Order: sequence, then structure tokens, then C-alpha cells
Amino acid sequence: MSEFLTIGEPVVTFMSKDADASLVDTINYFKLLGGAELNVAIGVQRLGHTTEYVSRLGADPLGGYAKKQILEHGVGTTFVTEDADNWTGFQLKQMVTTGDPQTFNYRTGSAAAHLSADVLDDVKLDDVKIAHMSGIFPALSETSNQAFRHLMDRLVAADKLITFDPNLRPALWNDDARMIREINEFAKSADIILPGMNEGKILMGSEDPKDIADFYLNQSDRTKVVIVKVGPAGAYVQTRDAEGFMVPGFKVNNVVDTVGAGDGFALGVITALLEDKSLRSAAMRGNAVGALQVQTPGDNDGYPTPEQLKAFYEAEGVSED
Ligand code: KDG
Repeated sequence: MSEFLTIGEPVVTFMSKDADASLVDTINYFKLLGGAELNVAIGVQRLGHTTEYVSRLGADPLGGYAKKQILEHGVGTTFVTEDADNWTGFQLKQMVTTGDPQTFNYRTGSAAAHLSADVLDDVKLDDVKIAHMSGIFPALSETSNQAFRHLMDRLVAADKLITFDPNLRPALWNDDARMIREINEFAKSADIILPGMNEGKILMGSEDPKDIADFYLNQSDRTKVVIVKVGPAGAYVQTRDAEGFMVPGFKVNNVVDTVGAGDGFALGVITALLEDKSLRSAAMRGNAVGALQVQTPGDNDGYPTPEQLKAFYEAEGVSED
């Protein structure tokens, strides 16, 4: 079994080739693979760590495409099962010259939404050092919600280090009050929480990184670290027993597409912790991977190899401790 484990839905993305056209008017698309948790697994693997991804794909061309891509990235597929009755979820994504692209999901009733808790009993946790959980998978269906809870319970019982990204997707939850309640409840089981500043506003009514960190540190003894993503400004790190501090972001002049930056941040933090780096270095690596990712059109194509990360740090004149 691998050092890193996550569960999620791969999202085949049809990205518009027609810059700034609405999804209604777009004619030309190209195909790529995303899915927040898969993005993290791809990036963790690319930085030289072993990964295992739990998911369920349709026995359809998009499922075949996703499986091929996941294998090519070297991510572990022992628990990527096939569903003969349901299709692989997909998404349309706009190409924008500024700001965040519009997306539209075709994921209701997808194969991943049928991934049930019993499959997770076979997942061996012995070698897992970090498990990454995100708020997207439990939003897919009642079945995936139960599966997510079951894995979370097993991880907590095995005392594994859990990172949690709220990854708010109101369109998938379809019920804001439930989304807020459940995301904050899941966060109680996490050791490290990685919310975005804008998510804080929805989840506890404040965009102030310190308020967000205090909220999560106060709601559960298990939570030891909160790292709040504050966009291009970087990240705010707070632990239970020390003053919070900012780790500044890297300046990017050519933002192509912001999707995948948050996952890039998570994988930067996770890989740095797997390599026993400090929290400051972990947040800096998160910022670095996020900055590299926004310079590419796909959801995970900007994530660096160790050599690319080294070259980026050298160009920026920074180093990890
Ligand atoms: O975080 C990136 C994801 O948003 C993207 O890859 C697709 O999983 C996805 C989603 O739900 O939007």
C-alpha cells in the first residue's frame, strides 16, 4: 500500500477552445482529466511519492480514458473499480482570459456516486502516512456520503494523519445549509484543514484567516493546524500553540486558468510534510505549486516534478527548511 491515499471522482473535462465564449456558444472543446482529489494524487505522485486513489468509473469511453490517464500518471488503481450500469461523470469548462472559468457538471448518478462503503473495508491503511479528504465526494450522493464517512471513521480509528479541503461545490450539494453543516462536521476529524478565505465566509461567516483558523482549532481537539489559502497573497498558517503567520505567495504574471491551484496547494503541503519539512516550508511549497498550476489550461498539468520545483525555487531565490 502507498504513503498517500485519497477518495474521489475523476472528472473528464471538456474545455472550450473558444476563449471567453460562454458554454452555450462554445463549439470547439478539448478533453482533459480533472477531479480535485485525483489532481492531488497526480501531483503527489509526480513529486515522487506513492499514491492510492479510491474511485469508481463507468464502463464507457470516458471511464476508459480516465483509467488510462490515471495509470499513465502512476497513481495506484487497486481500488478504482468499474461500474457496468452507470456513466463516468464529466464537466464542461470555459476558457477565460481573466478570472475563474464557468463550469457545468454532468455528474448526478455517475459511477462514482455509486461507490459504496463496503468497498472501503478492503482498503489497507497500514502504510498510509497521509490521507486527503475533500468535501466534493460526500456531495455526490447519499451513497458516496456514507462511503466518505466510513473511510473517515476508519482513518480516525487507525489514527492516520488526515488533511481536509472543504472544496465547496454548492451545485453538487444542492442544499447550502446541509453543505455548511456537514463540511464543518467532517473538518472535526481532520488533523490539518486547508480552507480558502472565500470558503470561510460561507462556512463560518468570516474571511479573516485568523477567525477561520480559530473556528476550526476551537471546534475539535483533533485539528492541530489550519492553513488558510488567501489567493495570490499566499497562505496563513496557524497551530494550536503558536502565533499564526503568513507565508507570502509567488507573483504570477500570466494566469491562464485558476482551476487546480487549490489542489496544487494541498499537494504541496502534503508532499512537504511527507518529507518532514516545516509548516512554513509546507505552505511555501503549496504556494509554489499553486503558482505553477495557474499558468496552464488543464486542472493538473502545471504540477511540478522535483526538478521543476527546484528550478522554480532557484528562480525565486527561496529554499525550504
Ligand atoms: O479543484 C479542481 C476541480 O474543481 C476540478 O478538477 C474538477 O473536481 C472538480 C470539480 O468538482 O470541480
